[in-house]
Amino acid sequence: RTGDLTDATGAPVADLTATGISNTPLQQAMDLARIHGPAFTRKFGARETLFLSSLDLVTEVSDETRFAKGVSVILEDVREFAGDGLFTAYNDEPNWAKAHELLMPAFALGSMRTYHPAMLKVARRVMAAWDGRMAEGRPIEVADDMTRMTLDTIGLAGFGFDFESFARDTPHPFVEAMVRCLEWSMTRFARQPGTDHSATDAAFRADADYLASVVDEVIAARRAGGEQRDDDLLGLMLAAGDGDGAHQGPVLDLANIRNQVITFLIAGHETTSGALSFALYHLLKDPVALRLAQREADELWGDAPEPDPSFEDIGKLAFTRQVLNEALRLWPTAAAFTRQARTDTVLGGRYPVAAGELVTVLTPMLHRDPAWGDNPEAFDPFRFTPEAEAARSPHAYKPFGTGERACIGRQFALHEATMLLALLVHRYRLIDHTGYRLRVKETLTLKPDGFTLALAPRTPAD
Ligand code: MNH
Repeated sequence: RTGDLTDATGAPVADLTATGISNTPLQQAMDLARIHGPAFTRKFGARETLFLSSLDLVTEVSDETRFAKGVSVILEDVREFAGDGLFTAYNDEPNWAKAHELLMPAFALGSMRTYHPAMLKVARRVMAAWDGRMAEGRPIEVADDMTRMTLDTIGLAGFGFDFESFARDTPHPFVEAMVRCLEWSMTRFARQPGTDHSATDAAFRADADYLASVVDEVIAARRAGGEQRDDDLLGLMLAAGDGDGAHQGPVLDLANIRNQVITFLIAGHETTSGALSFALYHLLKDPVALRLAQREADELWGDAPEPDPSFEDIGKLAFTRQVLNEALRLWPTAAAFTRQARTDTVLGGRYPVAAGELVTVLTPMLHRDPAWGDNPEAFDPFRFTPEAEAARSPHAYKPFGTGERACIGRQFALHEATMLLALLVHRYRLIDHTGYRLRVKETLTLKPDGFTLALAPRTPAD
């Protein structure tokens, strides 16, 4: 609709339907940035959103003295089922600071040692499932299996709860309800006034209640066990309140613990499974990178059919880590984040932003800024050698957001994903049996759509 769309100066942009621009929100915004440049505004109903995608502008909004995290209209809707959990809490909500202080140590690099055995256990489930499919000559539905793996991992490592996703033909009902809740959040802000959404809203309520009931089951399972643990996220949160009073730090109330568990189950698996799926896609299409990743794994594990990766091994998988970094550059699976101005300010010397106003960083386009060289669409893990990273602004790469409210689970995601990717390329030949062309599916996160692989065992000659 003409007039709906304006550039940063407020001038209207022509009719969308004639342009061949994508009709999914994120890829559409990417197309618009390609046409209109690194700052453009869009109107959704009465609300106008400024989208930013250049290194210069993102450097400015990453300045924590000028901007803080903003809870976007979409996150306002996610609050309907994740409440004041870490991801959706307002900056000044006391529960954010409490939970952040309590949980930060559980996400430091050293804590990954604690989660390593659970991560390895689930990585072995993936290989058992893939061996089975290979034997039956069935292709691998990549994103589905990566989602099974990341859900089981955060369930086991974070909460001692086993979703047993590989024993199911269809996704765990938690995942299906969660995806519907995310879809509801993503579409609600764009509703036309005067239409009736009561049935959609009732279905949403039922899904949100179901998510909460799964969490109550997770908590009840822990309590029934009778053991006090402080070596996982749930143990930490419950022990702070249940203890003998010796605990000095912050205590979370039960309603907030519930919100945190929902938050971790969602934030802890959707994005990581997408990152692994894109990494496998790029390795499939880049035989040189695949070969280098295989060599790196071979150096650690030789031709052992059942390698036993140690915690320390994962830190040695530098190239595999570069592959993941580069996959997250091209397709940052949490593809946008919102910043809120602390005071009246002007961006780039020309875009005024009033105190309290929100701006949105379009991460995939930041990741294609000229700072990345003249072929930003090319997949190239060598962009992440230590030398290349040292030579680049830290603000050029933001797959995990920025500042105080950046992703708490970054080390967790990278440890689990690096280990699995290395184990997979060590064990299998990846076969592009359909000549797959990338299509990106958008829920709230990004995934390769309809991506399947065929497999063959690696032989010594490979
Ligand atoms: Mn994670 C925040 C991306 C994996 C838990 N995460 C964020 C933000 C981005 C992000 C971007 C910032 C959002 C914003 O500014 O509004 N997260 C990712 C990506 C991956 C990821 C791309 C995987 C790859 N995240 C994980 C994992 C966990 C997790 C794994 C948990 C185990 N993330 C969080 C939480 C927050 C967050 C919790 C909110 C932190 C805060 O605001 O204090």
